[in-house]
Amino acid sequence: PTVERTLVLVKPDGVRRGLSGEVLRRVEAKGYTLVAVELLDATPGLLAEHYAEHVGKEFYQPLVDFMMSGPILAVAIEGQRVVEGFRSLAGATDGTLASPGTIRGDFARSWGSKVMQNIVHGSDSPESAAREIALWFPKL
Ligand code: YYY
Ligand code: MG
Repeated sequence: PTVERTLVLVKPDGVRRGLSGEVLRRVEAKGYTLVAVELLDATPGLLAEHYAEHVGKEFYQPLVDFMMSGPILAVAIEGQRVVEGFRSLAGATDGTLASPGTIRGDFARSWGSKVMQNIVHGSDSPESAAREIALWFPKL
């Protein structure tokens, strides 16, 4: 057994569109456990750490502006191979290419300059998950 934790963010577009419950429903339907949940407003400093691998890229500032456009629902979840498993639930980064049945495939309306409006974030490795959970939930 490989019980892991991962960080899920319902991004501002997802919260605005009332999809927070839908994301949590899919997480729970898959058998993952909620560890921590908080609705919060991101700061530039938090986002610079969260998206450290993307600082300086051409999409970075638009991404930060979008991530600060409204509240984010941060969720730490736990389960068997949940890091890869949630990435699979989320679907491909580009919502126009994400498979039907995935969160992004079913709900993202993100083409062109709106590609970052893809509803959710999920950590990409157990190491990233540990780093990101510590950032968003310092008390965990
Ligand atoms: O992990 P994931 O969210 O699927 O994609 P990343 O490559 O880590 O990029 C983070 C975030 O940045 C992505 O969800 C949308 C946005 N983005 C973008 O706006 N334009 C790109 N060319 C690549 C990513
Ligand atoms: Mg990523």
